[in-house]
Amino acid sequence: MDKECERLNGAMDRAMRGLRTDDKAIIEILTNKSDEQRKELSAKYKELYQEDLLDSLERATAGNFRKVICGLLKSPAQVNAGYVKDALEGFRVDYEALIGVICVLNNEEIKALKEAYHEEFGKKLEEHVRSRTSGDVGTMLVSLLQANRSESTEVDEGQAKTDAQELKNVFYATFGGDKSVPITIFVNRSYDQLRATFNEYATLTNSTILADIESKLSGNLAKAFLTIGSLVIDDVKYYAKTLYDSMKGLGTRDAILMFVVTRTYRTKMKEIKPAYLKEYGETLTSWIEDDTSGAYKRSLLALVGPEGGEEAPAESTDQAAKPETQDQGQEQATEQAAEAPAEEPPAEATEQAAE
Ligand SMILES: [Ca+2]
Repeated sequence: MDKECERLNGAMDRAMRGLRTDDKAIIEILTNKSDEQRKELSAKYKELYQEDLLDSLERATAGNFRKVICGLLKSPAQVNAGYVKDALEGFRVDYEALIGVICVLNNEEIKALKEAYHEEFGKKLEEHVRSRTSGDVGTMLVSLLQANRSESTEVDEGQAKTDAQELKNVFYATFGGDKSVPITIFVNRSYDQLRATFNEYATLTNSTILADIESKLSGNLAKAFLTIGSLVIDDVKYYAKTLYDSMKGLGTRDAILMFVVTRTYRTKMKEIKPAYLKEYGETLTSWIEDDTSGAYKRSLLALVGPEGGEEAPAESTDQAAKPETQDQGQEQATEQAAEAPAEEPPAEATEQAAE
């Protein structure tokens, strides 16, 4: 880890001296680690350089690359808080991003988000959301922030029938019914309960909940219902579609792309990649290649990891064949030997440098 800290310090030092940051080293070191290992690395860095690694990285990087890479040193709640703040504070509220974050979090994550938000930005998230949003979707987002979703593991079939009927009544109302009951159902029921409700709904209507939300509702409220509904039915498919939607057409919805990648790379990404290929006929990594660029692109690809199947071996062999630090190690050792001879005779380094 000492060596990695040195490499990181060297990589960031370049930026301070007006050179191009060695983003490859930064990406390689930070993405190939668990959260626990990154914590150890930060502690080691502080010990060696008396500087906060996150602060240093924030100074040395910029733009979306900074968001991705610095996010690796933050808690998921802090990362989520950043996306929510960006969504709320733009010229116009970015409902898509706001819904994409708040609607996918569980109770515990919501509570952590609210704490992190207050800590980082000195504001109460519920108040901020209430002041910036309006209408039914605003009500729904504020309700979600109460973190009151049932955590019961039991499914109440009677309740599922009642709820399905209530949803049908509102969705099929000729003049658009009062949405408060559907909001309560989507916000407060457990996922298992919602799954049972959606099955009842299909029986009642000969349609599906997702198809009806799409055809009978519109706007941001529909988006919020669709997000929760899709997640309940098949979360892997939901994330694959969200990634696809963030890149399809002109431009890229970077906030959503980054949020989903950083939310899922630890666990779900292994399932998302094949699901993406199956659903869209092309790989997620090829889409990221085409839609993003530079260090930002490389950091996303490093987190997403190689695709399964034929493509993986070529890439990984390539990487394995590359001697990780031969040149750099030598260079740094020489530098060290020249710069710091005082207290600690850097025996090893001198030896290396002499070779
Ligand atoms: Ca695009």
